Amino acid sequence: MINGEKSPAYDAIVIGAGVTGMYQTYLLDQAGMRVLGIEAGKDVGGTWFWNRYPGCRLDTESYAYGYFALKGILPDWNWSETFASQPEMLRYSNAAADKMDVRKHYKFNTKVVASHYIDGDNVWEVTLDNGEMVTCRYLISATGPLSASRMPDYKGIDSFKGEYFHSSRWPTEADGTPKGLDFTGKKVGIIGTGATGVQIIPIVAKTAKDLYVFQRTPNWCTPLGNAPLTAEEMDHIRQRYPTILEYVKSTPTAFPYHRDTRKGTDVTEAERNEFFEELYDQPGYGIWLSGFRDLLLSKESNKFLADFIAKKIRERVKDQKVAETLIPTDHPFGAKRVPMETNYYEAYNQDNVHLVDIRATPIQEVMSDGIRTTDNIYDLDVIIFATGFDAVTGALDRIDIRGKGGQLLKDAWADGPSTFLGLQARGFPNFYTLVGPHNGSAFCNVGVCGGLQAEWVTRMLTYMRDYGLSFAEPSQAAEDQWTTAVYADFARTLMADANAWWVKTTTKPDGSIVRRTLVYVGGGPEYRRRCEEVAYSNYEGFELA
Ligand code: NA7
Repeated sequence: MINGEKSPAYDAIVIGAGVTGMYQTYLLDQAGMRVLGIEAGKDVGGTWFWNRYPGCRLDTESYAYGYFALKGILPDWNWSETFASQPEMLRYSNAAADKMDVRKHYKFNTKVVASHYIDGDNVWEVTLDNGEMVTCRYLISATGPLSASRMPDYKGIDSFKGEYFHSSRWPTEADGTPKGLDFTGKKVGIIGTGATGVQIIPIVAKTAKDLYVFQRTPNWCTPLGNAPLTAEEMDHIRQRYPTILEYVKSTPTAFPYHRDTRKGTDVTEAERNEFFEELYDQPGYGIWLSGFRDLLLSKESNKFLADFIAKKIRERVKDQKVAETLIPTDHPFGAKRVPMETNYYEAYNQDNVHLVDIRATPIQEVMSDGIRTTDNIYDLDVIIFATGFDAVTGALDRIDIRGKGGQLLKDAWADGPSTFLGLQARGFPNFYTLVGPHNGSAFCNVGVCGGLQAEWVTRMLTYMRDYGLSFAEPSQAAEDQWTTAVYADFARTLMADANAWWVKTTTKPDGSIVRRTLVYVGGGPEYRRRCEEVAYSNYEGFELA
């Protein structure tokens, strides 16, 4: 207890009603705390609420992502496909919210615009976009690593007469169903070929009169291999829930894959290619996560797989000039998120699909009726921006978060985050960032890792209450040690060579460029081991009062 502290209206405020935020709200309520949730959307679901674009689906196996089913909150849940579609994910989120009865704690259609820590009072004052101000002791963000959508600032963008929108703000009917999925007779442009663009392109290609794909950087994409799940398969999965949960918790990213024990050079070329063929034909992320153990550490091993995938692209795309444009040359395989695709490469064999290399011929402006690049004008009726997100810290940057002495979080993290366990930053007491920077949940199967993190935070807050504590802030030494280790771990991998969404790039006034990882790549098991060590030692590394 801090001298002179005031009683806040709530013990905790949770920002966000995605799968992690609503679970955190539920757990704190169960623990007897007064909790308020704030959510910008009109209902729960987070990423599954916002992303309603055609083709949107999980690329984690549904049963491995669905923590509420694995945990017994939704024991009878039936997944209809190996990789569930967005509508199914939204139904799942809603069913979980019903079962946990969390909506009653939330203010929906409400955004947090500012959160200020008031030193003497030991409270957080949280200002909402309706002008209201609420106070809490513990502020917990569950704003999602990929929620702050990013639109390019092309010249003339507002003059475009057709429809244009970001992929995560797909136009919907009044009942929330996506509209305009039939592009018959329309000329459509899509900008961006990350995981989102790669899901949208083959679907829009089915109906559009012409689809122009404006590609800045190609990605290494591999087949998703989705299929319906039969009732028998689902029964078998359900019987194995405890085993599935324990297994995914034991793997680095909580996906149901473990790495092969061999290095790429341990086998002959023929054995390697046979192994790659097997992985390529498997559904899901096996090719990224269960290949040779040195895939992300050895350039030589990585090139074996990259060459194999390049060969697949050349086989699948008929026009070899187009195929070459689709083959990445700037980053190793798996050093950026590998988009999982369904007929993505085949879409380029359709006469109505045109690949525009905007690295070679950059976009100059958006005009009233299309896009002008350095060598052409493209007439368009619709422009879809699949241009990604200000990842991990973006949603927090958009809130005026001030800690001790009025320090702005955005300024404190200007050169990259500095945290202890990715959960708290010095100067911002009692502020927890779930699935935030440098913690073991953002570079992970969030469905599971976010849930595990909410459970850990609940334990810490319960411990504090039980011991009459109300203040937690990381020590400088603990924060420095954690942050240095996060950056060093990342630098040892080939991921350090790629501009993935989990890398923050800042240009300094002198023109120098600083690149910093936003994620922890030490693996979930090691992360949670460290968290347990901290909990066991009475939260050593935190200054408690
Ligand atoms: P990503 O993976 O960040 O991809 C964004 C794409 O948009 C990528 O191809 C970018 O090219 C492109 N982009 C971004 N800004 C521009 C501009 N200004 N001009 C042209 N092209 C641009 O986001 P996604 O939504 O696809 O996926 C995010 C995650 O969501 C994904 O990993 C899943 O976990 C779910 P670049 O590579 O920067 O040259």
